[in-house]
Amino acid sequence: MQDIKDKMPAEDGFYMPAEFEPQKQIWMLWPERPDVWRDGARPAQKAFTAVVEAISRFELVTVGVSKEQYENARRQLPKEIRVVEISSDDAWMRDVGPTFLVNESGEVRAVHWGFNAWGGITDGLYYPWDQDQLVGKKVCEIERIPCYDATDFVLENGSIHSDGEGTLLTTKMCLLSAGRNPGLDQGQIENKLKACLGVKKVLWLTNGMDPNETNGHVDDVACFVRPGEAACIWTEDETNPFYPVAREVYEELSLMTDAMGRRIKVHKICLPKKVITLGEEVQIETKEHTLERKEGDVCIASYLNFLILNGGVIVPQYGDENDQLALKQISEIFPEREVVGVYTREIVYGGGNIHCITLQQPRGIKRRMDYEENN
Ligand code: KQY
Repeated sequence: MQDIKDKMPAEDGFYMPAEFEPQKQIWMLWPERPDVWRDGARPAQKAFTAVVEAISRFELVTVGVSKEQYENARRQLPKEIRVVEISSDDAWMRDVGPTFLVNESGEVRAVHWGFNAWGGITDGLYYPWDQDQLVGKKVCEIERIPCYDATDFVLENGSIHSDGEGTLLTTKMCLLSAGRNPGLDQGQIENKLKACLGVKKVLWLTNGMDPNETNGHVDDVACFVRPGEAACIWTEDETNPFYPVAREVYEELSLMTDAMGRRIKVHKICLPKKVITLGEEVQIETKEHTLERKEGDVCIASYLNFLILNGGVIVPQYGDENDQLALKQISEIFPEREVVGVYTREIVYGGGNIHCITLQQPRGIKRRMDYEENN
């Protein structure tokens, strides 16, 4: 498939839909690198498989895997899962994958961004990232989805959420970080997002919860749950290291209005009661050019890193006292979807969670019957 280089998605009538809109399938990658995943990635592969199994109750799943891991992944994954060979540098499909777009007549296109392992040589997590950079393009090729080339701009899908009605939610901590697009100021970044994602208004939270891992991806702290409504992390425990950011995100979101002029209704979702850290049993190989993960490191464990599916929501579980409460709160927000918890401590040890390892491909629905006649 040819990249679209001369036009911008917004000019062509394409925009980023919300995660809660109809989906065609979920994309994932298979974990294997020993300097991110402990014990040769075997525990992580089990956890990824559990996530795949939970998703496949609701939707089709495609998993990209290296040639070396193909047989192992094929053996571990259920037979109805499509396994395709895709090289990558790690397994964060959310961030290395394309941003899928739709238009009013139900067509699907995508934007392929620049990727530099969450900060490049400034503060990226590993080097090199050349195979990750190609994943978005390969996904579009496999699905025959026309793809806009935006590789001049660094962006990960974990750093943005769309409400599908013209509003984009992000954080300054990430998008204005020195390792992303240092030549551009906030206004220029906003214009690029509007042109590439077809949005009208960008809502800027100040901070995310992980300044070092992803420089504050929004998908750990807040998301849209339906038009006009968002959810965010919350704790009453002042000793929790994430207490300040949880309060700040809640207060900022509660004062925001979306592109349609609605004051956003904000739902609170608890954090794990006990802060999760890397225990001494979690020995992760140290390698040059990869961020070191060591005993005592605080993990970015948030229940908000859930994935919304057609008819379901897949939620991280940690074996924490608050696991059930999180499921209850999320079920109340999504009474029309089945909420399923999956134990994902092994994924959190690698620095992310269910939302970060998955990427939804929208189905694309015809919204305007008269679209073809007028275009
Ligand atoms: O989307 C996310 N929040 C990604 C987490 C990636 C972490 C890489 N170690």
